[in-house]
Amino acid sequence: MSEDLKNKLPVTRRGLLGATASGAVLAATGAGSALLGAKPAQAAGVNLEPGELDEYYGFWSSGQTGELRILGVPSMRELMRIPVFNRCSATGWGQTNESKKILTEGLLPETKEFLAANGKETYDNGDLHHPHMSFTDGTYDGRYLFMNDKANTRVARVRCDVMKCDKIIEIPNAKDIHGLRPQKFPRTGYVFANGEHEAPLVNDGQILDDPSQYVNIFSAVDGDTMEVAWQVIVSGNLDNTDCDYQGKYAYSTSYNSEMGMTLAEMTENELDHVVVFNIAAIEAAIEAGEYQELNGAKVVDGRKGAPGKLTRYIPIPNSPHGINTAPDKKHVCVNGKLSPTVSVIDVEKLDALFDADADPRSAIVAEPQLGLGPLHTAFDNRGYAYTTLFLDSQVVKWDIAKAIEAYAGADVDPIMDKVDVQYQPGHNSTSMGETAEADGKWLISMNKFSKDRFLNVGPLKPENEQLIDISGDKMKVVHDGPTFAEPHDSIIVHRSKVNPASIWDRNDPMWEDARKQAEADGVDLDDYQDTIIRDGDKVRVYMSSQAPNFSLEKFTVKQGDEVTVYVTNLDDIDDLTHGFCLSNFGIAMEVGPQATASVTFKAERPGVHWYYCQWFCHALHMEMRGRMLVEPRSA
Ligand code: RUQ
Ligand code: CUA
Repeated sequence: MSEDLKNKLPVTRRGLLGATASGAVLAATGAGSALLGAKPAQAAGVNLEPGELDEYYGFWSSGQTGELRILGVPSMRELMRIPVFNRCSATGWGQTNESKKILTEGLLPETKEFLAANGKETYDNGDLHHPHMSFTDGTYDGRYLFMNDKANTRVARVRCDVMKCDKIIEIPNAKDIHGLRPQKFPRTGYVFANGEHEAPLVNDGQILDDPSQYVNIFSAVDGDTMEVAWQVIVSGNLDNTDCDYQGKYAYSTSYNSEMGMTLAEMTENELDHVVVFNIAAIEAAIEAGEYQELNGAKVVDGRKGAPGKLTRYIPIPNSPHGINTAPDKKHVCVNGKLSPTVSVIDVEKLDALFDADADPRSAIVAEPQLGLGPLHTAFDNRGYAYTTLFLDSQVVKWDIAKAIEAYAGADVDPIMDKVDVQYQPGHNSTSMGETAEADGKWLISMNKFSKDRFLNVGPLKPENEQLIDISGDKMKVVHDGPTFAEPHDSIIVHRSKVNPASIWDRNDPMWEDARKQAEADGVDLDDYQDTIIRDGDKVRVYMSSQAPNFSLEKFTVKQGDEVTVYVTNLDDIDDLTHGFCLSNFGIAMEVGPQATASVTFKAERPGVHWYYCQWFCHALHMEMRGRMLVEPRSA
């Protein structure tokens, strides 16, 4: 590098890695955070002192693990795992009556039948790609997190007050929910969900290997009631989705406009498309009764060439993937994947597509060439966009305004910086970057491969999420974070937006059924309980726990009884969780402070069986145990 050029660069890479590293990084992060700025120089700026709290909550998907994770950002410390579509040995998710209700009540009737034929009550797996928080007026409101299950076509909701899943619904008619975004304005409102894979609209086996009759389905779920509000039939498949800050449009990418079934067919066209959904027009069509009712959902036709103003199709270069609305409330970045370009849509130009049947490409205001394999774009508050380049293994920082000038013919280069990431990034996210309150401090690059970045743990490697400081002119990778399969996406939410409780409210709806049953049995769930109710061969055992005791030191049932154990944690102290683990019955559940949890099983094992508290709660935690005595059938 010439001396001349060196002097023009604000900070050289060598300089950052050299002796001046901590100073330079600290200067760069200084604007970022009072929390970090006050600290002595530390290499990465992300090593919080023991006891120091992070400035941001990170909400992470876990892909095929099926859970939601909470990390602290920028420390990247994993704080919690929230079971959603998966099973959890620690908390009893999938075993307790409370979680089973959530896991089963939203299933379609045909699914329940199918699962019963396979000896199951619900699906055991999930593929959770996209967690997003509810919005009010263009920014996070801390009420809910919504997420998709690609594996079994479901949408779930997590309550942010207790950080537990409270609703899961299976989406009818669609196949494999992938892209998911909550409505930004005026509020959520709708949760938009893409069906990714094409299938016959009525998928009962009458149509099989005839792709010409396959369709795809876009769904709007009501985020308050968790019911499908409406669905739109589209042409081509659907990949990712997002919506505007005006409450007028949602839009989805389609990588298979060809409706091909083989790789060659799917990637044949030079241009695929973005489908734009006109929310008011769809609502009006539903209101006017212009829909068909299918499996309980109101379905309108928004296929290419369908009459009306429900949808428009904007041609986009080959196989677009991520779609992201910028915090300027105006620009939408569509990431080309097989094309090295990102297409920028101006949302203000979308009206003309519907009202004046303008050329759909007239909504495109820039299409910069950024590098190979653009997948997702995140934003700061200074007009810059950050796009992951899967094939180049880089993140590229570019200037949206300059890209627009270049598209209009100006001789400007919108690319500001590129940084190597290890390796092959998919999603990325910036602090508050998918809201109008983007703050331009941190970027996470979620990399699909870690290869040599960590100690070798065998053929299956962790992935690598890298934290990048974006507060300065140059991006700076400051942390490697290994994670288990397979975080697709994350959001970084300022901690001022989220305020979870430390202790459950005794009246929480989570154990409403238990409360009703207790009332019917004359048991006060809010008080000390040691009641056993026999009702034919059904036995209900009510016990409370207060460290280090279960109220019942023992209880007796008969072999073959259907036993329900209700455990209420009467401790109301921060971080005092009890458990109930019944050994050799395969039963364990978490009972948080002031919570009630219940589990039902057949006591088909005569003998003495210990139950114990499996969450460390007290110096005498080991002693927190009791016996279930099961009288043999013959006795
Ligand atoms: S996707 S790597 Cu399932 Cu969000 Cu883009
Ligand atoms: Cu109660 Cu451990």
